[in-house]
Amino acid sequence: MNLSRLFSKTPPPGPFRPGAWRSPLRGRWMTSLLASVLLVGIPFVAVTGFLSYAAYNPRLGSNDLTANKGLLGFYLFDWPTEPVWLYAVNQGIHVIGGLVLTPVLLAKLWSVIPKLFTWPPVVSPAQALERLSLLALVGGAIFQFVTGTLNILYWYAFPFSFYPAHLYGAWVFTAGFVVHVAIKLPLMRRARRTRRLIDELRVPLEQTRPEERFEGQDELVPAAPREPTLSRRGLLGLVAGSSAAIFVLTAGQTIGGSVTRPVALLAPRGRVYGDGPNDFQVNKPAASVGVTAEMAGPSYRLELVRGAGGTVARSLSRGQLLELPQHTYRLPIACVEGWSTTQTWTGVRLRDLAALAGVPAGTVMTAESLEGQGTFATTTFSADQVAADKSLLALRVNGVDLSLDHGFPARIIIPAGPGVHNTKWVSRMTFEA
Ligand SMILES: Nc1nc2c(c(=O)[nH]1)N[C@H]1C(S)=C(S)[C@@H](COP(=O)(O)O)O[C@H]1N2
Ligand SMILES: [Mo]
Repeated sequence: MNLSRLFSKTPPPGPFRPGAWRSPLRGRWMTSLLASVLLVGIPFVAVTGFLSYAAYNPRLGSNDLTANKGLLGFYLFDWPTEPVWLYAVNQGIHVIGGLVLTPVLLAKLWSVIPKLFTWPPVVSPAQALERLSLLALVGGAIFQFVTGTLNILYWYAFPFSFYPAHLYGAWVFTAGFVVHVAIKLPLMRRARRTRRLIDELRVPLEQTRPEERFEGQDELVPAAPREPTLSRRGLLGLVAGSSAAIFVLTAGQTIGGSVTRPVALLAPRGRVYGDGPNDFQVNKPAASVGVTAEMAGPSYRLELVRGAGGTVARSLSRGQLLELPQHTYRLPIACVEGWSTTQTWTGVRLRDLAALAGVPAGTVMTAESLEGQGTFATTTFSADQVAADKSLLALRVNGVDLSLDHGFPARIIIPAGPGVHNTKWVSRMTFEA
């Protein structure tokens, strides 16, 4: 294409032509109605997302491998250990909220698509800046929704690591979102007042007409509208119905229960279970990370180490662990992907193990797994987490020994924390002395 065309007043053919977009349903009112839903919903998804990052204890040990996170972690704090369902609820809101808002986001993008093709593309430096901020907003939104959804599907179709990418993307999207809301809020409120939702829901297809041009300059209302094939209430019903369907098909993974869990058909995890009392979700089976029954057999020892690179203070067999005081709590495993499962765990308190290693209860601790080098094989816990009553090295679940897939001989269960910190097949604990 000849570059000078970019500056010509005549638009190229296709979607840039005036009149190329002809849906009679587009207009400021429809766009601002969809925007209001996102304005309420997206902050919930964003805030729970940033909280989820804090829950990972990114300031400790090698928990956080995000390069150059710099100022992005300015707000981090010690994640609490009560109430025990904290992370399950946080992550349920984040993941289910994001999925449920997806149809609304798509409808909103559809409603403003003519603006993507305005001609000429750049008229002034100020307008160029505004379009650039929209790139952060729209690009950021699409990036966050797509990577988040692919991540819970374990479909790593992208050539980068999910965790830092979703974190950087969150800040780009948030910046774009805040600027956009600040600029558009007054316009949105005026446009919302041009119609009433309750009236609009009574208008059938035959009486569906394009919106009035809002304040005389509504580029969303087509100059030559097509006949409607869908009423406004039909479009809103489609969006609301899609969101409701996604909610019903996923919420059960967080809420659980014998009725809701089986209908969580869109929640990809949770259909490969174990046997009897060990019959609940397995994230990564032992075989998939190279942990064998032999490694977990009679030769197994748990090493308690005082100080990084320090000496082994104690080395305990599973039999010796079972002789220590045992405690039982009902606690959830709450995965970052949004699913959770609450079980009854029995084992040794982490703070009793700290005492055996000869350190105070409130000591930062790093756990390692028989798994060796895996991403989830090493986790560092805060002093509060080690000291908490309900923080266990679990040996049994629901009254029986752990299955190999659930972390036999011993696994960590931390109250209120993310599932990924419930390290399975624990072979060494190093307490910072
Ligand atoms: N060693 C090890 N521990 C691990 C994992 C792992 O892959 N390796 N997965 C973690 C994740 S992401 C979750 S959600 C929980 C799941 O525990 P479960 O498989 O018993 O349900 O274990 C955690 N502990
Ligand atoms: Mo997880």
